[in-house]
Parts: sequence; C-alpha cells; structure tokens
Amino acid sequence: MDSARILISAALPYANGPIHLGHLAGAYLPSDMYARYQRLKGRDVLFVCGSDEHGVPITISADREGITPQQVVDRYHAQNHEAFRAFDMSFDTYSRTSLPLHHETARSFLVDFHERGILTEKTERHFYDEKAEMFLPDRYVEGTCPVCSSENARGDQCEQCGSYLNPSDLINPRSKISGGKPVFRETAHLYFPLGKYQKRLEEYIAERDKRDGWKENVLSYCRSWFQEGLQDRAVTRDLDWGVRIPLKGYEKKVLYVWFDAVLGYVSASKDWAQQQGKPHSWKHFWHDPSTKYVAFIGKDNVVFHCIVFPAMLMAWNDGHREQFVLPENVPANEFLNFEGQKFSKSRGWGIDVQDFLERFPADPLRYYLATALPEYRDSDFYWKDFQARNNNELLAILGNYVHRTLTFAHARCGGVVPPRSALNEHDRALLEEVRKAPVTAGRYFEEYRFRDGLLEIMNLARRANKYFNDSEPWKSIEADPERCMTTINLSLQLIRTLAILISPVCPSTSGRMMAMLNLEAPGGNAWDHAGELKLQEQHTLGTPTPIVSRIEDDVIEKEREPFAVKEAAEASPQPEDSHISIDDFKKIDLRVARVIACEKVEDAKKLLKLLVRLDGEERQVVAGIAESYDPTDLVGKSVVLVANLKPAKIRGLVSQGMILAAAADGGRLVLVMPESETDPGASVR
Ligand code: B3M
Ligand code: ZN
Repeated sequence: MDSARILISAALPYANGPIHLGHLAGAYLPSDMYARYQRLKGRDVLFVCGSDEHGVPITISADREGITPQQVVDRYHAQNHEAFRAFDMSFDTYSRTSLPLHHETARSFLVDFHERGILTEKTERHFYDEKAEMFLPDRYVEGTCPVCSSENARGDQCEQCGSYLNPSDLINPRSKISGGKPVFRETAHLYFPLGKYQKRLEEYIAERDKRDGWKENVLSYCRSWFQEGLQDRAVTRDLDWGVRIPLKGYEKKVLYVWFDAVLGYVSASKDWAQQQGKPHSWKHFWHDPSTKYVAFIGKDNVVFHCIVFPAMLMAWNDGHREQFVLPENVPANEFLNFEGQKFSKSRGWGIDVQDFLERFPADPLRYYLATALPEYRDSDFYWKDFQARNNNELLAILGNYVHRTLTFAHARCGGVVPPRSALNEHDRALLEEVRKAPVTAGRYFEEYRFRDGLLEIMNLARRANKYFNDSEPWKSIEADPERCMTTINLSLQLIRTLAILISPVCPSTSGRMMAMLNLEAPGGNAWDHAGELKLQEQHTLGTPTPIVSRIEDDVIEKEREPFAVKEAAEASPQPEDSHISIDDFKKIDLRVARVIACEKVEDAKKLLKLLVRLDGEERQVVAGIAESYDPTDLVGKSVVLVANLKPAKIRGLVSQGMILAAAADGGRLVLVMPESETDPGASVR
C-alpha cells in the first residue's frame, strides 16, 4: 500500500525498569529507521510512543520499594524518555498512559462497548486477602510449586522450574500483601467476546498480508492462536492502579492493562495534536482510510497487536461513523540476546541503553544493531562484533571514503566542488549504481527488511571507495587534471547520496557529512533525489573532520570482561555421567537418503530445500547448508537423514528430517555420505 500519510507506533515500554539493547533491536530502532525513511520520502508521518504505566508489575515494584505506583512510573518514564532521546529516536511524541487524556480515551471505549451490549459479565472465584481487603492478582499469590516444590512460586509462574501456574494450583497459598492465607471469593468481570471476531480477524490478516507482506513469524503466531480458537477475554481487573471504570459494581476495579495500553497509541496521538495546538489533527491519521498504519513491536506482543487491538477497533468501528484505521502491518522482531544469553535484569546480564550511551555515541550502536536485527530469528549482541562493525565498516568504509574525498578536495581543488567534464565509462557505470541504490534500499525499507536495506547502502559506500581507488586521482591530477576534477566532482556527489541514504540508520553521522559538504539537512522528498548530481560546481565545502571514531581493544575488553568472568563463574559443572545408553541411541532412526531435487530457499542465504528419497517415500528437507553447497552439487548424492525427527516448519517450509553434516573450518559444513553405493532407505547404525 503506497500512502502519503503514515502513522507509526512503537510498543509502549512498561515504566517499570530501564530499557535495554534488546528492546531497541526489537521495536524501536526498526520503527525509527522506518519513520526517518518515510519522512525523507516526503510522506506525512506521525510517529508515536510512550510509557505503559499500568499493570501489576508496577504495583509490585511500588510495594517492594515502599513508594507509590505513580512514583515508580514517574521515575522510569523520565529515564526511558531520556534513553530514547540519547538513542536519537525521532518520536513525534513520547506520551504516557497515566495522563488523564489517556484514561478518558480508554474509558470511552469500555463504556461504548458496554452500552452497545458487546461485553458480557461473568462471575469467577478469585483469591481474596481478608486482612488487606482486596482481591489478589495472580502475581500477588505465592506458595509451593506443585511441580518442583519450590516454596516461592508465584500464582502465574514458578521461576524455579518455569511452569505456568494458576493461583489455585499453589500448595499452601499465601498473600504477598499480608502474608495471610487467601480465601476464595466471587467477583464479577467484564469480558470482550474475542471469539466472535475470529473470522473477521482471519480475513483482515489475510488481506493485509496480501497487500503489505506480513512477516512469517507474525503470521505463524496468529495462525496458532486461530487454530486454538479465540476465547473471550476479561477486560477488567481487581486492582486499584489503572484506568477506573465508571460502572456500578466496578468501583474497585480497573481496566486490564492490555486493554488500555493498545489504546495508548490513540491517546498519544491526541496528546501530540494538543501539543501542536491543533487538538483535532490526530484524526487526519486515525480516521482517514488512506492512512497507512504500521505498528512495530517485539514478538511477545503479537497477540495483542494482531488480534486483540484490531478486534477492539472493529468493535468500535461497527458502531460509529468515524472509523479507526487498523494496522496495515505489524512488523515484529524476534529477540536479541546478549553475549550468547538472554538479557536478565536479575542476573545483571546485559546493558541498559543509558549506560551504553554514556560510553559510546548512538550511531555506532544504531549501525551495529541494524546489521544484527533479529528480523527472522533471535540474534546476538557481542561486544567484539560491535567493535568490528564500527571499525571495519562504519569507519573503514564510510568514514574513510568521506575523509579521503574531502581532504583531497581541500588539498587539490581549493576546497570547492571542482568542475565536471566528459564522463567516461567508469563514471557512467558508477552513476548507474548511484541512481539505483535509493530505489533498491528504499524497497527493502518499505518491506521492513532493514538489514538488507543497510547492506545495499554500505555496498554503495564500498563501490565508492573502489571508484576512488581505481580512478587514481592522485595520479590523474598531473597527467589529466580535467579527468581528476571529474572524479572528485562525482566522489563528492556520492558523499551527498550516502549521507541521505544512511540518515535513517545513522542520523548524526549523516548530519556531519552534510555539514562537511556545506549543505542543509535533507528535507522534502530528498530520498528520491538522493541519486542526482545536486552539488554545483564551485560550491564551497565545509572543513573535513573525522565522522567516526575508532573503538580500541582495551575499551571493548573492559566492557566485555565482567561478562566473561560471570560466565565462567556460572558455568555449570559437567554432569558426572554424560553418556547415553544404547537404547537412547536406538531411538534415533538414521537412514540413507538419495537427493532427487534441490534448490535454494528464496531470501534465505543459508537454506537449501531438498527432495530426498528413502525406501518407498519421498521427503522434503530444509537444510542450512547453502553456504557450503550449490544445489546442483547434491542431486544424485546419498546423504544421512535423521528420519524420525519431528517435522518442523522452517521459513514456512515443512522439513521432514535433518541431514547430518560435519563442521569444518571457517564454519563450512561437509555432508556425511556413505563411503560406497548404498540403497536409499538403508538404516545407518
Ligand atoms: N508494555 C509490553 C512490553 O513492554 C507492553 C507493550 C504495550 S504496547 C501497547 O513489552
Ligand atoms: Zn516449580
């Protein structure tokens, strides 16, 4: 969908702790690159975010610290807002759900649904703390885990063994508030009939996917929810922190945090409109059917954004003339890990954004995260990679190109853009690539494929360096000065192209590049004109200064060391007997399989899709060997297959088994093959 008006939201982080690098790689950096790109395309963009300030974890933090929930959210709202600013997020507003404006907005949805008879009331039995005179949210009940007997299991989950629990599963339940034994009491709650919307939701997702290409991970989460069948969902809670409910009998209850949180995007837009002094301007975005609305999230929020939120908007739209736009796409990333493990606040594993940005500027982090986004699968932050991407790419490719071109222009061309005369074939070939780069990179950005987009841009920078080298201006300046001036003219033009294209990823580096060219920050629809030769002859250039700094080994070692030490200390001792029995081994059904067809999996650098024959059957197998083998290498060969592995879906393709390969040097894989002719289906022992 090509639209002139684009509404972008990024998930509202809980104001219950600092955001870390994983959050940035999940929803925030992608949404910001998208917003910055769309603005350069000249589109009318509204980009909203804010703090999610309700929910039980916040009241728990408050109780623990002996302060009010409002004090908790005030602290983290300010901190996270500042961290986002330091990371150069270009939100049009960073709002918060504790604002009265938000409470009114969320309440109006609930009241409307109630008045229109959409909600149903059900009575349930819940734990009640008689001393504290309150119903206990799941997390406020603790007790002994029925699975592992840990004495500190919570009513929603046991941290010890990971089991998901209901409060009534706990042995010897006790209230986290008074420590007393809770009793069951009846309580009424309002339910939203999600099940009634299932068919419409399935159609909605299918249609948007067709139009805008939804990500496979998102689609497969949705499919599994649909397969299970959508259930009614309670939209109220017994709690006194949250959005109050103006209905009789509900005075001591609040809205369920997710019901109000997704509406935070609407109230953030209203908040922005008020700040602009045009309180109705939010409607141009939310109520105009031509708006393209894109909601960026992390994978754990898929159900609320692809199912709950659209259903709520549908329910509203059914009863009103002014219609809300539904998300056109919900690009969700997988998770980013840190030095090979999950981020963990309690273990101190990871680094907060603010701490990071006190030590390093935002652009190298943005650049590195953009190359390592968990777009299709979980990925990792490694300090060493961060250093390498900065030094070997941002500095050695982009920084170096800008520096050598500008210093040459200052030393040999009087600090102005030299004249361009007749172009030769190398110039023309370069310009052809310059013309194409914004189109190709732009297409990737439109498809939420930011890694590929950035790769395209960096390839242009590599190409620029090669052009400069091959043209040898330091020689032609003597032999053929006109040629030299043409080379430098084009090289300078390319700095402008690169500055525009890199600006969604590294905005301040881009700003420095533009300043060195003595040009204004790109505006209008600069992206579409990025490939044009806009620098006028004799235009005065700015002073060359380095745009990227090197990150030294000792600096990175200092950052990395605490984690290496922690890892060594925590490494679990080797189990005494790591042997398996022959019976264990016999459970694995290994077979010879003949490859009868083989092809690359589109858009997956590492995957090959094989058709193999066993005894009398054929199977499809997806294997991660594309970097080691060409599809044509394999047809007719015999390989060894784990034949009774549970079928899995890889990139939407069913894989019925796994092919054995040995790990060789440099990450290469070498297939295990029978040493002489063997029948397909023969067992391997
Ligand atoms: N606060 C969960 C999270 O921060 C939740 C997102 C709300 S988006 C409307 O991951
Ligand atoms: Zn347990």
